Amino acid sequence: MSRKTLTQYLVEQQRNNNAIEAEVRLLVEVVSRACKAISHAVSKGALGGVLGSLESENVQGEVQKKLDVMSNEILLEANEWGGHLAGMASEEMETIHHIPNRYPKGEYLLLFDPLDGSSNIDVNVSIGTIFSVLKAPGDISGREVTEQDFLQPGSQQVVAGYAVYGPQTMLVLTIGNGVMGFTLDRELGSWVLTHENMRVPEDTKEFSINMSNMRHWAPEMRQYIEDCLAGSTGPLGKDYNMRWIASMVADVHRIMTRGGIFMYPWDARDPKKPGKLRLMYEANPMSFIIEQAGGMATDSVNRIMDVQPTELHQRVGVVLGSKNEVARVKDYCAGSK
Ligand code: AHM
Ligand code: MG
Repeated sequence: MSRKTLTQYLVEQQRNNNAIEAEVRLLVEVVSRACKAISHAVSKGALGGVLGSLESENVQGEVQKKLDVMSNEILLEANEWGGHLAGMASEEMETIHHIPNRYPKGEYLLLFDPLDGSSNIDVNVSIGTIFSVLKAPGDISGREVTEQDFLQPGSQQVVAGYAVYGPQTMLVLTIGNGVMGFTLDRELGSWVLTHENMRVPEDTKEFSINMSNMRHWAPEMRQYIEDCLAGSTGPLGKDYNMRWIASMVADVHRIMTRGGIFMYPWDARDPKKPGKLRLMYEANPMSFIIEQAGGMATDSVNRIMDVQPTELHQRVGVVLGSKNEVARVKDYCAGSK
């Protein structure tokens, strides 16, 4: 049986359902090609000289790994000449990237975390790329886009996806009508549809959180985790299991596959940073994917995709995954941060 490729899936969506515009389809193709190139670089590891850190820090004050910078460059170079984009923004760059004047411009905006899970690069644990596509607001012909054009709530996303570079390389994608998973066939060099209409189970007994931050959380969040730890004789009446990969892509991918709840909640460490994860590059695209798969995504109380961003690199608390468990955390946290 021959399986559908990403290209076939996208062309079908354009032709049969009008679910995607030609421009966006081509843009997704380019991003997915860049992810193949990143996957190739990642898989070479020490043989390709790609491991280790650089001297530089990114705008968030984090030391950049060689692969962070390489992946960022691969995505920028692949996407700037295609004519589909008005601009790009990346977790690794201080401000937006304009399309050079030598290339035509389109009306879409691409945002990405080029290599998520940086602390796992050198230890050969799954890492990934996360991306989100927005449409520039209003008429942008004859002017350069500004940061302001990017500050749209996640509910405006046209496409979101992630690539996970693990034992297999996979691309998980939503264009707003369900979630499709493609596996990279390295011999053919194509993305093959292997996971059709991915769904997140509504209930779970598995939670994912960095417990070492417990002392910094809001008391309601601490209480929820304490109740999970109490097991079947505690108030939640279930024996929970815990998993924390420390790569959001890999933790979310597990949840997309077998359910679970992923949390990087608000914490009290830095009043300027309400959580570690970034709204525009991590929380919004993952929320779009999780919601499209029947799950739920909140900042512990409010829907992430309703947050009106005020800054490009804004942080947000994240609680997402199996619907009924995320709703439970929302009940615990109602009235807190
Ligand atoms: P990064 O984009 O710099 O890699 O940071 C984001 C990552 C997420 O993938 C992951 O969920 C989290 O940071 C892990 O954080 P911690 O190291 O605090 O457990
Ligand atoms: Mg990240």
